[in-house]
Amino acid sequence: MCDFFSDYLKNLKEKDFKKLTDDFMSHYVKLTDKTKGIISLEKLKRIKEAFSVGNLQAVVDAIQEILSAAENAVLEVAVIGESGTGKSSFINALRGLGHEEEGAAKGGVVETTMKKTPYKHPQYPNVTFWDLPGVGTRTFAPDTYLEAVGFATFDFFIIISSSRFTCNDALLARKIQEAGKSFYFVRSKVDSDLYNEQTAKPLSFQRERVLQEIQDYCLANLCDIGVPDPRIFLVSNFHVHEFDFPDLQRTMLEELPAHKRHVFVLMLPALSEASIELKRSILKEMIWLEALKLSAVAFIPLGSIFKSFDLPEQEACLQLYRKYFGLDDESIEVIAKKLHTSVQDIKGYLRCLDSSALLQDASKAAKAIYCAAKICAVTGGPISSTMYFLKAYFIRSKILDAVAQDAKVLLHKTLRPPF
Ligand SMILES: Nc1nc2c(ncn2[C@@H]2O[C@H](COP(=O)(O)OP(=O)(O)OP(=O)(O)O)[C@@H](O)[C@H]2O)c(=O)[nH]1
Ligand SMILES: [Mg+2]
Repeated sequence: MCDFFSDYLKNLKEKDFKKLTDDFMSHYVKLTDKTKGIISLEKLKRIKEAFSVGNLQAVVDAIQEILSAAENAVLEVAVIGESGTGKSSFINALRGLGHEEEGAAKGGVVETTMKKTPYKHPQYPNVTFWDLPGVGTRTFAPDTYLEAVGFATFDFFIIISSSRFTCNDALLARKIQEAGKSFYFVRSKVDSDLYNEQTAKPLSFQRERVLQEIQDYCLANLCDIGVPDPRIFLVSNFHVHEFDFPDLQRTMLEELPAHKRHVFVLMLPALSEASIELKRSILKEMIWLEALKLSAVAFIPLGSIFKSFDLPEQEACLQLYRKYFGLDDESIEVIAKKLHTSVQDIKGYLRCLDSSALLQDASKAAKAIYCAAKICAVTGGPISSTMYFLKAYFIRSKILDAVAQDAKVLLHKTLRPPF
């Protein structure tokens, strides 16, 4: 990464725009191979063209638009299906909330959700899950269901089914498809299915075979009603790190419009190593784009002066990343309660909390200074400007890696034994 910026600044100085464009593209592809990235194809083309003719102002403008769109994006997710299939429980699971926690969607053994209810994410108010009443209940007839819930406003649908594939499931899938929206078919409560099968047939029970049967059954039914290439995920709302839950998160992320991926990733609870890595990748991309923008500004006459990235900014950055990965003080309290242990005990596992060690690591700062000096020797550019953005870039990356690593450590402490 350090080499990328050295080469990049060198290319800028030498006005080698072809090399600049190639380096940018190949680095971007590598950086986003897990997430597809927050830059749409159209914007990527715009940046590439601006680089190739050396129009740095256009590059800066395009990156700024991308960062702002990502930060302000709004996500509206509809969760639908028959009554009792686990819609409210699924919303809680996706928001990382226990069913009895404050703000959780109410679930129950009797018909519970009687009207369309929005659940804003407790920490990310730009994300709303719509808990929709069961289709086929007295208040919502199947024929008019989608119109009644106002389907046009949703980014995507999640159809939840918990046992047999019903004609209401088929109707919903077909109607959503006709409306040109995408949906994911979630087969919930597979933990109960496994338990029931094991209890009923203890001698012949095979976990993988039961799961495969459920998968094949859903696939056959969706194909039968003409859904091409249906996306089916087997989940348990009580064991979210297992089955297809992590895979569902990754698929939803990849299929969102680029500018919505950032807001989606922020709200993902750190349920698995995979979701932690998705978060880390998108945040890395944001840090990289910010640094790229600042470095381009340094080469524009009268480009703006960079803000420093000193201890207060570093502390703020650490707090923000802790929140993103569910390691803020409030979340730690919840985890401690769940594990019947003390907050101090949990904090003992977290390396990122030793902020003085983390933020004042001399080797990283020295690396940034060395790198800036090397670049300035080549470019003759203003040393303070290059210093600022490189320092910010290195320290942010370091904080991000430390917090993501801690999130993984904590995840392994909280995982329940598999079914
Ligand atoms: N074993 C198991 N039970 C689940 C799962 N998801 C939900 N449940 C239970 O199923 C029942 C119904 O869950 P809800 O989340 O209230 O279902 P709903 O679809 O929101 O129901 P309505 O609001 O009535 O439409 C509750 O008793 C949940 O605890 C799951 O994945 N596994
Ligand atoms: Mg409900």
